[in-house]
Amino acid sequence: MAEHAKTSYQLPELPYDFNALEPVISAEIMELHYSKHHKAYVTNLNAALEKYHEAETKNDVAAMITLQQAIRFNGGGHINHSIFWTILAAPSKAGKLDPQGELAMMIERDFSSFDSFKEKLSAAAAGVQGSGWGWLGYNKTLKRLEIATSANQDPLSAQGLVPLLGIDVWEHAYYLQYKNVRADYVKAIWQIFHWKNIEERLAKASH
Ligand code: MN3
Repeated sequence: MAEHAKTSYQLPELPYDFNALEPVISAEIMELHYSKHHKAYVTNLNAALEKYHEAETKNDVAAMITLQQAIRFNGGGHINHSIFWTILAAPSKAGKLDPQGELAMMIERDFSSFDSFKEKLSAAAAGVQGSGWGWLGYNKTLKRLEIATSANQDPLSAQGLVPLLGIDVWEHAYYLQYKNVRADYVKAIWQIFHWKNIEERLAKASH
């Protein structure tokens, strides 16, 4: 029987200070979101994987199936938040407010204009029922950009798309600052997209 390497995921370093995204996202939200929510996904993912490996060693397939939900939820939470922190940047460091290069060209081709893209992604994210994510993804088969949403912490890769940009629309991402008005949070977040990071994700996915 194969030995399983001990799996231990780590909370990635936040690439800026908690207050860096103000006034769009408050330091209080960032601290809780990163230090409590993301950390819990990492802790619970590692715990679930450890139990999964134990079950695998015992050939207990029923226990393995039972653990899949916890792995999906916490693993998705870890993947999604690791993307989220890096596609955001301080307003002064976010660079240009519009995407450049290949990403800009593909947005124009696939959504007819940047404004139309912005409107469609904002509407999709604001319209997620309950907790979830709004996404810009890259479809490797059709070689085009697609807007999508996912429920809970389901990663976009489960829909066959490479995530380029994700908007966390769980209440924990905005409620302390925007209360129940998710649409205001979604509107404001466009000021802090780190387009260079998103352009690099496209380059990696498409070449
Ligand atoms: Mn979150």
